[in-house]
Formats: sequence, structure tokens, C-alpha cells
Amino acid sequence: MAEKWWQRSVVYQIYPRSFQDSNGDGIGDLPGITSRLEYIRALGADAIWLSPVYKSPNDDNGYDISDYQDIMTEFGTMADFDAMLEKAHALGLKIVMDLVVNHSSDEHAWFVESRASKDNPRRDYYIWRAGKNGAAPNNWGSCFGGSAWAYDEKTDMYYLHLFSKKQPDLNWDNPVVRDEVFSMMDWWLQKGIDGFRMDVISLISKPAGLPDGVPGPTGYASFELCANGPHEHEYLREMNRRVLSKYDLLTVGECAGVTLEEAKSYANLDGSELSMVFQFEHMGADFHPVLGRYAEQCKNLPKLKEILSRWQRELDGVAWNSLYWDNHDQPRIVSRYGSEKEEYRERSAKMLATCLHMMQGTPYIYQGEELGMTNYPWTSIDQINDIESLGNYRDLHARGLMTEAEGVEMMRRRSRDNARTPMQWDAGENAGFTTGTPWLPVNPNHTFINAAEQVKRPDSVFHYYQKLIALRKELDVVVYGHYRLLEPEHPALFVYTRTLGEESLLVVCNFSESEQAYQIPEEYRGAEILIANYESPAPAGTLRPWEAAVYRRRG
Ligand code: ISL
Ligand code: CA
Repeated sequence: MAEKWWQRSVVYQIYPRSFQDSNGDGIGDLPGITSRLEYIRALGADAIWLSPVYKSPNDDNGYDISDYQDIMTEFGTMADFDAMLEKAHALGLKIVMDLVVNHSSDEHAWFVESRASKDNPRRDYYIWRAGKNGAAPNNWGSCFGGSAWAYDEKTDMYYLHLFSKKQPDLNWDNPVVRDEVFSMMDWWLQKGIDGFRMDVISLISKPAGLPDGVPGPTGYASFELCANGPHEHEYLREMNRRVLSKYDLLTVGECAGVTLEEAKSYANLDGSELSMVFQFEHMGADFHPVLGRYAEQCKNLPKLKEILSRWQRELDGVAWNSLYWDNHDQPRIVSRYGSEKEEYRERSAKMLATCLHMMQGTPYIYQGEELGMTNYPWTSIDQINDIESLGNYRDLHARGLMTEAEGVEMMRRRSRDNARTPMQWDAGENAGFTTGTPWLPVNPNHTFINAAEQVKRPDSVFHYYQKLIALRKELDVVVYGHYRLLEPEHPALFVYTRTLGEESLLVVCNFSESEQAYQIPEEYRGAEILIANYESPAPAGTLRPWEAAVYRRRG
């Protein structure tokens, strides 16, 4: 099969609100992004995924869109967007836009009409049902807490919202909705953008009859029961046929609830649906087995390895993987699987990067990950802006399942705001993000974790990422090599090989701060070391704290 450009690419994700402010209002914006494109180019990334920049009342920071063909006021104008796109292309950077079409904002003109009356021509753009015994039509819960149904007095009916009340779900079973979405997508593609990251695209086809589901700890059934619904692949194939196939794009579906088997359709190499998906299985590897994502972290390296290895093995030659540790919804990976301790932070950040970037698939780097940025030391619930962790905290608190102190602890570990504190550009006031008051606080560690310092220092995390990206460009074995896990049960070491013809790599990662006894397989002893996070090779039979090394063997 001919290589696709996105198979050798590395994507850099920007969360525009937190990346770079240009006018001192404390909110990142498009001119700010434009001014930092050279930095992303210098890192070596090939494409940028831009979290939503469309017109939005910001109930969920841009994931609630009120006009798909206009720009959020705080972020600038369409002219600012065009200038950014033009400069990105001139630098050789592709632009992948977020596409949020499972739902719109309740302030979108479609929804304003839809809720106006039962016989409005746009009524069926959304999902309306009558209540059941004076309550919601079924027991589905919103991802952000509470019921997934909102009552609307005007017509005495409920509308479905798998996310916030201000994010009503679009009715994809209505062919007119699909026409509208597809023509909007085409409008952006005509502008010259290079792809879409499709927000919760796995949820667009709801189960027939909208039946009750099994209730979870808060009494509601998880929104994930809408994943991979009856017409999911049919609608994506229609989108592909009518829109995507006319261009050469990177498309990545954010697929909450996707299984490996489903991914083989979504991301099939035959190109009939999408280029790849974001799966969530590995993100759940440290969730509490019973109490789930908001309870204490339960790290389990063998489980993490089993999940990632299964995806590596099973998609090889059939579909394409995406590779990620971080994004705007996840806590920072250094705080999660690495170490925040001064003496280990950078070493662990490089180890985590090595482990991910040497796998098969397209790696994604979330802004600041290339610096080893960490979670924020929240001290109060009032500091939190994130609608998801707040909504779930409120549910758990109201049911007596989480005290306020535990809530703060949970926020430190899990809130999406950990990823959303401003990008740390330099050691100066507000980390060079803004001259005003930042919309979320700047992490106090920006005085020693920042881009200016790392770009200057050759052994920084930034330069390490740069090297990993360069290796993917140079070596086919990094792009296409077959994957094999070694030491599956080892509680602290993640070891795997990649093999392509005569060439093979051994990737060795120590996920702990203690020394680990480990003999590398004989065939790799004395082999060339491609990249490592210690200056000297490991003493025979041992791996040092957070050590990572990649050995290369030919023939
Ligand atoms: O990752 C999750 C929680 O941290 C999942 O529960 C869930 O799939 C995710 O929240 C869905 O994310 C996407 O859609 C949301 C938006 O808030 C997120 O920022 C976006 O990435 C609704 O549009
Ligand atoms: Ca601004």
C-alpha cells in the first residue's frame, strides 16, 4: 500500500485558549498561535490539531459551537484564521481542525429553531422525546454529571444532551442534518485545511428506541452506551464518499467506547472511513476497577502494556493507530506515570516519550508535553473551570461519595484543567502567555519548566522530542516495524521490539524510580544505541531510575 503522509507524521495539538495571548485579555488567540508556528516547526511536528476555534458561548470552551463557519470572538476573526493557515502552510505545517458535530451549542440557529415549536422544519435536527411518568425519557447520564435529558417547557418535551445542557445532540438519523454537516465540512476543506479531528464521533448513531442502560454509581447509565451505534459506520462511509475521499486528509475520530474490533472498521487501511481513531482503553488502565476514573489512581503497568500491545499487534497491517498520552481532556502524563520530583522529572518525561514514540502509529504531542509540563497544585474547588470534573464532583459530593478535601485531591489528579493551564513559554510573569490576567492560573513551576530555557539547552525534554520525531522521519522500522512485547508481567519495565525485514529495534523503559535488574536479550548487546535518556550506557544487567534506551540491530 502506498504510504500516506500522516503515517510518518507527528501531530502537535494546540488548545487555543491556553496557547498564546496576543492582546492582553488573558485568553489565547489566533494571532498568538500564528506568532508561535516557528516553534512547532522547530520541534519537527508536521501537522497541528487545533482544538475548536469556532463561534461559541464557551459553556465547554469551544466544544459547544453556535456557528460552524465563524470564529470565536475572543480568538480573532476569519482573516486571522486565514493568515494563520497561510503561514502554517508556508512553513510546511498542515492544519487539522476539530469537528464537533455529535452536538452543537443550544445557541446555534438550528437549535433555536428546533426548540421553537414541534412543527418547526428544524425540529428533527435534534433528539426530542416526551417524558416518562413526569421524568426523563430514559436513565442515560450526561458525561458531565446529571441526566442526559433537559426538559424544555415551551413544547413540554425533553432533548438529549450526552454532554452539557448547552450541547444538544444532533440527530444524525435525519438525512438533512448529514447534508448540512457535510457541506459545512466541504466549505472548510475548500479553504485548504488538511483534515479533521472528529469529536466523540463514535456517539453519533444512537441505539434504536433509546432504551434504558445499566445504571452506574451515580444512578445513571453511561453515555458510552451510545458508542458504535447501529448506523455509525454507514454514516462515516457516507461522509467519506461524499466529502473526505475528495481530498488527501488526516482524519482522526475521537472514539469514546471504541473496541479493537470496531477500530478495524473506523481506521481501516482501505480508507473507507477515517485515517485513525483515538481509543481510550489505555487511558483507563489506571482507573479504580470499581469506582472508576474519579477515585484514587490505580497504576498497573502490566495492564497498560497489555492494552497498548494488543492495539499494536491487532491493528498491524489492518488499520492505523494513533499514539497519545496527553490531550486537553487528560491530566499531564509526567504527573500520571512519571515523576514530578526535580531529580527525575525530565528523565521520566523522556522515558514516557520514548515508550510512545517508538510504537507503530501517528504520535500526538499535546502543547507543553514536549517540555514535561505537570499537573497544577490546585488548592480549592473554586479554582476549577472544567465543566466535566466539576459536574462529576458535584454528583459524587451530593451523594456523600466524595468530601470537599477529596474533591481537591481528585482535581489535582484528574481535572481536565491540569492540561489547560497556560503554555509555559518563559520564566517571566505569566510565563510569557499573556501580559494580562490569564483565564486559568499559570503553574508556578514555569520559572524552571519553560520553552525558552529548554530550546537553549541541548539535553532538554524539548530536544529529546525533536530527536524522536527525526527518527520517525529517517527510519522505516519506526513507522512500519512489527511490534512484539517482552516481559509482559514485569511490574516496572516496558520492553518491546519492532522488526522490519533485517532491521530491528529494542525499546527498554523503566517506569519506576528504582533500579531494576534486567539483562537485555543477547542479540542486542553491543548494538547501536539510537536514543537514550542517560548520557552513558546502562551498566550490564541493570536499568537506572526512569531509564529509557532504544537499541538498533541490522541483519
Ligand atoms: O476523556 C473523557 C473524559 O476526560 C471522556 O469521558 C469523553 O470521551 C470526553 O470528555 C469527550 O471529549 C470530547 O467531547 C467533549 C469535550 O468536552 C471534550 O473536550 C472533547 O475532547 C464534548 O464535546
Ligand atoms: Ca487574547
